[in-house]
Amino acid sequence: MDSSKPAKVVKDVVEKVADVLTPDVPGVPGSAPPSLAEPTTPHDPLPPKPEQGAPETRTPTGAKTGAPASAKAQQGRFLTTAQGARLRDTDHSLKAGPRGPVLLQDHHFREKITHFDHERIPERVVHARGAGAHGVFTGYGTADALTRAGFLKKGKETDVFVRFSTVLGSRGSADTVRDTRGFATKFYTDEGTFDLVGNNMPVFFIQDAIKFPDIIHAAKPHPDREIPQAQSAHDTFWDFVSLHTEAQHHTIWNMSDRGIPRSYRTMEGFGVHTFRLVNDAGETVLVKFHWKPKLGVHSLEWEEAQLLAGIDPDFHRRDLYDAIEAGAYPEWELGIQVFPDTPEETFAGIDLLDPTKIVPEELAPVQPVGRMVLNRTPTNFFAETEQVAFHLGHLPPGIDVTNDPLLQGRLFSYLDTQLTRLAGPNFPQIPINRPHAAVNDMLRDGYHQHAVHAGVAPYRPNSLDGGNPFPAGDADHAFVDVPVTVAEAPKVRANPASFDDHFSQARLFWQSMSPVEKEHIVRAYTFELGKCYHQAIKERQLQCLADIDPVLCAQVATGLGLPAPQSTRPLAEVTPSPALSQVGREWPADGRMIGIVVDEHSDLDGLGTLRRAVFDAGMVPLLIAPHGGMIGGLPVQRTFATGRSVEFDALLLAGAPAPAPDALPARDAKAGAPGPANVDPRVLLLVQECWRHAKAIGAWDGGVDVLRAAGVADTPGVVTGESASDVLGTVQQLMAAHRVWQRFPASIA
Ligand code: HDD
Repeated sequence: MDSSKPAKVVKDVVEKVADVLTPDVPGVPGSAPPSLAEPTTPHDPLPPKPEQGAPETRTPTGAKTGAPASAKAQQGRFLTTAQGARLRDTDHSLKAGPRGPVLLQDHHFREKITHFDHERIPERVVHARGAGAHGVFTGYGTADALTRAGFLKKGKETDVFVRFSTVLGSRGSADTVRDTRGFATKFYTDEGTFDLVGNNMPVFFIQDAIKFPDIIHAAKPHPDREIPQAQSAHDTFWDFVSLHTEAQHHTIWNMSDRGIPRSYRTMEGFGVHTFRLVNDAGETVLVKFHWKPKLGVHSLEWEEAQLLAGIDPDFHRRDLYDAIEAGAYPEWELGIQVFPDTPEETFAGIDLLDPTKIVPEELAPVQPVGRMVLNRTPTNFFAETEQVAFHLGHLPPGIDVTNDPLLQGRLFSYLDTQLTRLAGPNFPQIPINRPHAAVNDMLRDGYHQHAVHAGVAPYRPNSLDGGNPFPAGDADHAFVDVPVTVAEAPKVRANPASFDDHFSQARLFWQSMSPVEKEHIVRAYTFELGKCYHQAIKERQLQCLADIDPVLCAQVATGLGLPAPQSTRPLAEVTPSPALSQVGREWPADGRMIGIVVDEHSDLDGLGTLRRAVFDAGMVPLLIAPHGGMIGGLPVQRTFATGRSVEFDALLLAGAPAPAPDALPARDAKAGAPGPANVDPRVLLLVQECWRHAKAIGAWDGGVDVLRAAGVADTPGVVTGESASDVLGTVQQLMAAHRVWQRFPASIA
């Protein structure tokens, strides 16, 4: 897909977004709901979507191998048993008379219920809640000198499947909780599948994989009451991270705005570990992988995140699917930071094997090597998103691992976990996991074996199958383990001494934040520690904060009502990394949601022009009216009962709707007295929340009265004018910065 889409395409795209978000309205062309009657005339199944078959297998040069695709999920016109016998009734069990007991011989009943009883599989032990999408990766060819990996060659297109996730919550938990987000990409390359299993944060809580059960046991719900769900704001999490100080760097990322992304589309992704690239000449470099979102890195405000967890727990999943189905395809560039592969495996004094450390982009710029566009939602959530299985050992020729002890342990865990989760070693045969490269392994049998292997000699060497399969040589694109020298050393359970610095990079992160981001971090720590019951845990974490930065510590201590301890160690001299901050740059507002409040007195003729102008600016207008149906000849997308501020990135007020019959009476919070009685209280709430969350607000006509009633007129980022055209341009400019940052009090320098 071309990122420089002509304006017409952008307009079509946002109109489609609006359609996706518009409920069916009887009588409106193109939106008539389908007949409600049950269809009874037998006909063939709807045409299967392409992904209901297996992906075509291809040779390393891209030619089709002609291997058979898997059977379609549905065939024929009639309902059948799993064995294909046609059924005439699936609504009544076989009974001894209409009032009698059900007979054990009812094989259809038993098959139907048995299958249902086993529909659920174990959820992922971490990252259980997620959403996936298909897409295409296109190489730029800029990494050719560094790696032999074919999918990075110029113009080479490779299918991908990406699964985004939260870490802590169960499958049904809310999307917008404070947590790290998973960002796992499966590249179906011609040379074998490559899984880049990363997060939206570049560091991890632990330096050695053997501690993974410890951090996860601490962060998951308490074992006695199984609460809290999908939260780190509880005693066991803070008990662990305050004792285990190598977690402090990752923890401050979680407490920052990165822990509550606005959308999966506005997240960076990181491979975290250092990997090794090898080129055709066998030369190597060390690299860190980065995904850079086209729309920039943006976050929710904490109150928004909390409200959304109740109002729309599927917020991120919905946002991803709506955008793709409307054609507003999410995009990222893949980039690498490149370091010389020296025996020390350090860069600028930073240990590249320590996954709690970053290398600031100012020291090693991220160099783009390709672009990913997500352009297709899954056909079936379970078959694809739930059954997709990632593993760091899925590596194509040209990419190899390093000795990072976290990475080494992950190489064991991901394969192992699939054996339980997907019930056996044949999970690579599940359609979503099938490589698009030709497969000729000597693995046989096992639970759920789908392949019917021919031949008699799944061993090497053999003569009975003509010697097949044959080992590939260098010229045949074989994977070669880089022959890295392992230093002679005693077997020990120990870390290198360089892993002992747990605070300087947490301090680097803090020092790189803008005042408003610092304010958010302080509030996040204060909230989370405030939820702990044990005083000693709060005090111990305050000590860690003092060792990161005394200002941070003092602010959180004030919020907790505790004394701020002194630092116990010299504070590191750090050079801030501006690349870590999300504030201060401008980004495209493509696909952003603009709520437009209207009523019967609004300039309804001007509404159509306004919607068009918002479309033309690449954003999505949603009309919010006192009632559903139509207003001014346009479909209403949200009513005062169904709309809530957290859904919108900016608000336009084209009217001052009087309280509707279903509104609660407005009350002045202090006195319990009636509030501004002339405006619907839900509109006041909408405006006040948008204001509190630093969103741009524009108003004209009666809308200006709403601003006054809400007490937000003449404040930063609130724009008024004679007409819609007066205010829209300014609102759009404000949105490029994501929020009206000056509305937040910046008490921390
Ligand atoms: Fe992990 C899933 C990312 C450390 C063990 N991990 C999982 C997923 C992501 C990550 C994105 C979800 C994959 C999906 O969508 O199916 N994990 C990371 C990152 C880490 C990390 C970026 C550190 C840099 N993980 C890590 C360690 C271990 C695991 C140290 C174990 C020793 N992770 C797992 C797992 C999971 C998993 C238990 C659960 C489901 C799965 O693998 O397939 O094996």
